[in-house]
Amino acid sequence: MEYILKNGIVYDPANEVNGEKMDICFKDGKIVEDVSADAEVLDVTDKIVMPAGVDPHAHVAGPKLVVGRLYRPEDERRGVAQKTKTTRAEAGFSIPSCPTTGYRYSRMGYGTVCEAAMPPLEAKHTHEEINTIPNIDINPLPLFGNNWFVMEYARENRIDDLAAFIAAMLRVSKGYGVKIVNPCGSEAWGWGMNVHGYDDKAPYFDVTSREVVRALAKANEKLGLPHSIHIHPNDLGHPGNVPTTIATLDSIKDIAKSTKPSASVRDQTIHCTHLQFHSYTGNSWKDAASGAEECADFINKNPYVTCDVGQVTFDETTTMTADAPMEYDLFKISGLKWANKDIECETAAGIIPCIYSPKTPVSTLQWAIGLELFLHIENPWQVCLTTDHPNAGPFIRYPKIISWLMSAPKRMEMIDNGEVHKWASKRTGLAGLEREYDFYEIATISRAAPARIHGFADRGALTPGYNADIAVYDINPNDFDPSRDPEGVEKAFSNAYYTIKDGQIVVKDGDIVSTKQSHTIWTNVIGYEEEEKQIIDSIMPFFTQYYSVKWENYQVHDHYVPNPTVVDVEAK
Ligand code: MFN
Ligand code: ZN
Ligand code: ZN
Repeated sequence: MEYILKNGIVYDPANEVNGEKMDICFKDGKIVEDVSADAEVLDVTDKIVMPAGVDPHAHVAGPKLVVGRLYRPEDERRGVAQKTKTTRAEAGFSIPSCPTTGYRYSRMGYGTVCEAAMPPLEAKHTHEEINTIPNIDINPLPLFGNNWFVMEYARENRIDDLAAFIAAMLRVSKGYGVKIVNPCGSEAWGWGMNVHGYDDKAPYFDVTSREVVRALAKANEKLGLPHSIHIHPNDLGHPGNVPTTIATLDSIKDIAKSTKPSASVRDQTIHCTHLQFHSYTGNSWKDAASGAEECADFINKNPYVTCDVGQVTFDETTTMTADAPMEYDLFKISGLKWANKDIECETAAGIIPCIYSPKTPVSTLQWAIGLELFLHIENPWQVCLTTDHPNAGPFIRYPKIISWLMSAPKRMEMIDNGEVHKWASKRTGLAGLEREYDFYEIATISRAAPARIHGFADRGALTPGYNADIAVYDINPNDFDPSRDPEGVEKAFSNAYYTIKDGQIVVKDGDIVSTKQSHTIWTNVIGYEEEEKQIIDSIMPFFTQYYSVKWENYQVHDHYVPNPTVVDVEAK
């Protein structure tokens, strides 16, 4: 099928197209230069056209989602919708069902989502869930930062072995890249402890977080993976964590980016996720304040670093993270029902509801810090739109966040009319920030930058040959002032006029009109086969002794990934 999207106002930052009136053609699922006279015309006169959204960090599939859904029926009852001819029934607010997740991203014009924390031991189940999420492609990141083998290689500085291990684990788990969560901290949790500083050691392992992160960064660059290391640093959510955050980012300054073509799309060597949760000054919540400016300054000076924000949205949500000791800290503060899930020799996870209220001083501080990060980071290619779904709020709030970024008067009104607690102005500099994002910058932080940061060479831009993943929003930017109409922005970005996925129209006028099976994107390292075999042989006695499953059952077999997009990496 051939189509032409006619007369839209196009924002395509990767191709430096900033609000130009032009036609976009696509054929057989790909963007093309031209189509024949028989092409179907989709009239989008004076509407915004962008590449489909790319979410660089969310939790949408896997065992901790299942625990969340099971133990919070009160969440499942929010957001219920009857089935239609094309959709199954919808349920859930912060932890929607798998099909619901696909529909809701699709309605916002999104096409790709990174599942940010896959325990290799539970990768099979993660893939089972991915297979039931329609309309969005998903690249899952396996967890490496607390794996026993990784900690050993890091302690002994065995970078070649670590590279072979990463290659093998991406294959075994059908994963996309290297995720690190609270390095050494989840291992310490196995002993009822945590690490806080970057130079603390994991108990009994004689290895520090710094050594683990540096080793993983070196191995990542040695292989030339499309994405950089993707880190949730130590000491999340604790006042006074700024020095740990900066030390983490600073520590890989000397590690050069790979020169392999597979690593050429991205610019960064480290991606720091949910930076908002890592930007607190003070000694306790009594005297906590914003460290956003300091963190943003560091990013402004260091182009090898990118981040996403983890913006608080003022919702009752369900937090879930491989940082299990931090979730226990939240349990001690709030007393809400808490679940813990340890994943042997690999990681641990905690789950607890969190109520972010605009009347609560701490929630308001977190909200303001997130917005300050967006507004202080000068280069929109270094910062991405996320809520760390569902941790700081559900992803369906992205349109609301976009409206906050585009309207300084809206932010001021919230601060001045008492809608939010006075800590927003007393403990942060938000009230003094007048910057407003334009549509080009919004397109950057919500699609172009996340795609580049993940190293995707087939999406995030309207380049001929790329996937025809396109979003159209019903706003005429030449006749609309987002600063004065934040509600209009939120409405348009919540309900895409069209969402097109691989050339298929999946949303029209905010409704799901068709569904399609998602792709699972994983990285196939080529050239390390011999080393991979050797490393697996070498760990096998240990694996057999300590893991509760056999190696044969550990692997994600091909039939678990029926619709893969395999990214080949020539690592040698
Ligand atoms: C990431 O996974 C990920 O992370 C992230 O809630 C997550 O009550 C999961 O114990 C949090 N509150 C305080 O201490 C606040 C002080 C309070 C007080 O009680 O004293 N102060 C006031 O009320 C101020 C009033 C005066 C004034 O100055 O205005 C704590 C408490 C809390 C703190 C609770 N912490 C948790 C936050 C962290 C991480 C949430 C979620 C987190 C989830 N990823 O006029 C005048 O001046 C009067 C002054 C005022 C007065 O006294 O009235 C995974 O992958
Ligand atoms: Zn995290
Ligand atoms: Zn996360």
